[in-house]
Amino acid sequence: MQHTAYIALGSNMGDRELHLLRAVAEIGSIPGSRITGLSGFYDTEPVGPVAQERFLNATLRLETELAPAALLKELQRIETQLFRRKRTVTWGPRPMDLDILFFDDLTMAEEALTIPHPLLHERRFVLAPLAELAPDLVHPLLGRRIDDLLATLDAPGEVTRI
Ligand code: PH2
Ligand code: MG
Ligand code: MG
Repeated sequence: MQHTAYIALGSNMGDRELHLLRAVAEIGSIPGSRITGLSGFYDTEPVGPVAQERFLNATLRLETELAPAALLKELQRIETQLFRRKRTVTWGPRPMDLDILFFDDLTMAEEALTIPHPLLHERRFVLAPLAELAPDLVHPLLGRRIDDLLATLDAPGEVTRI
């Protein structure tokens, strides 16, 4: 069965733009999967308790035959193998962070994976690129469109499309 997933990409170490491009290429070669939309790249202020460098963020749409857990496994493989990411500081600097935002209309909350991503509606660095791809997508728990969530967002964290 074919599913539609939205994925957030973020990098704030090394050549951020090259990292995003390589991640997009690698995600596009996940078995049974095809990228059908890619946002622009956004230079974004770091959000959260850790002082760190600015991020480059983007989102993409993926048509995939994989189940959520299998997709997560592929994304984590890319984070660790391609980018040699070490999971040290939670929320800290990373060459590549790949998060599943939505997976069809699915809602699930498990230790390893929560869908929709629990913080996406509070993050301009996710909503701004996502609004390019899917402004009319409705958040299955909040019942609100992405463009509406972005328009009414009251949170710091400046973003600039590059
Ligand atoms: N990711 C985080 C924490 N803070 N800030 C920005 N601007 N972009 C991110 O991707 C990001 C962040 C943890 O995943
Ligand atoms: Mg993240
Ligand atoms: Mg992550």
